[in-house]
Amino acid sequence: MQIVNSPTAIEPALQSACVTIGNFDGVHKGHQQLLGRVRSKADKHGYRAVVVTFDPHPLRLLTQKKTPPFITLTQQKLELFATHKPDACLLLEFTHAMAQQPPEDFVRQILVQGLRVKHLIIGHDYAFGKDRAGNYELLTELGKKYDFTVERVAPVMIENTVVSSTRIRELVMAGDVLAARPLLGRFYTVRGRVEPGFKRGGDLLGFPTANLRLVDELFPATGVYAVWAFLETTALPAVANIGYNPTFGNEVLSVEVHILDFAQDIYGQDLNVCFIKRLRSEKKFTGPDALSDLCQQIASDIATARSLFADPHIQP
Ligand code: RBF
Ligand code: MG
Repeated sequence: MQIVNSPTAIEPALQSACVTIGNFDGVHKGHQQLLGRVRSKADKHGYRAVVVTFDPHPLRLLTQKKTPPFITLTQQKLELFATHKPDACLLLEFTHAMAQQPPEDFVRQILVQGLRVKHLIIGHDYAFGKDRAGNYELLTELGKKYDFTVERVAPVMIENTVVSSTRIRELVMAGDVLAARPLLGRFYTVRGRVEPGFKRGGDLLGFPTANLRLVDELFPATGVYAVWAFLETTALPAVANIGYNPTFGNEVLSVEVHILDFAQDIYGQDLNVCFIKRLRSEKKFTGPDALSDLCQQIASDIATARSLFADPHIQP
């Protein structure tokens, strides 16, 4: 997958393309269906498969309100796109000027003259431009004028719910990572570089933790989780604590990962944390036995997690 900022940078130059366009936050099952469809249509007709998306996310630039935390950052989005093997991703810098552009100008310049679109595939609720004027109906009209067809793909339903970025966000924020997984088609994952923490884990508690320098925006509810910790491509069974470590009165949200039966120094390495299941809420331990109570609790969390890792349904 070539990643380009302008249609003319795609090599060799496009003669015809099957295109999908969207924000694709989460690259969830609904988006995956679009990506698969773009690839198969392109193959069938001898077109090139192109994904068009924006950075920053249009909402981030346009709304005064606080935007929701995004499920995927651009870098992760591109990695996920690549697994669906489009020929190119056109990553357009989203600007105020672009937001003001009449939909027809955008379609003509980018899709028609730029990408030579022959077939455009969009999600069931997709619309772009000022006042969402660039909707399915308008695109179909423009398709007649500029000689491309438009296909709107029905939403993916899982257990009677429409797969949507909003639903996934709600589930993850509620800690229900187990329910978010089928909608995403993968475990909800955050990544971070392992950095030195307070050094309490190993010395004080006997459970050393990798503390992550976080880059993501969306975090599961505070609490304790069974996770797969990926070091490069190796999945290691682990437990993670997301929270404020109330026993120690920390101020900022931390994600700490204790990898089971593991004693390597991994400072400076990147860890991907795949959330399997929430085990409990974070507790504040007080009194003279606070430390040993916390230790016992963590030992019991690990025992619960161990019984999960053998489950064939949660394999990485
Ligand atoms: N800290 C708390 O204050 N309350 C907890 O309930 C809690 N649960 C934890 C569960 C696990 C599996 C792990 C690895 C850590 C937990 N901690 C908890 C965090 C502990 O305070 C932390 O590891 C130390 O602060 C060392 O950095
Ligand atoms: Mg630590």
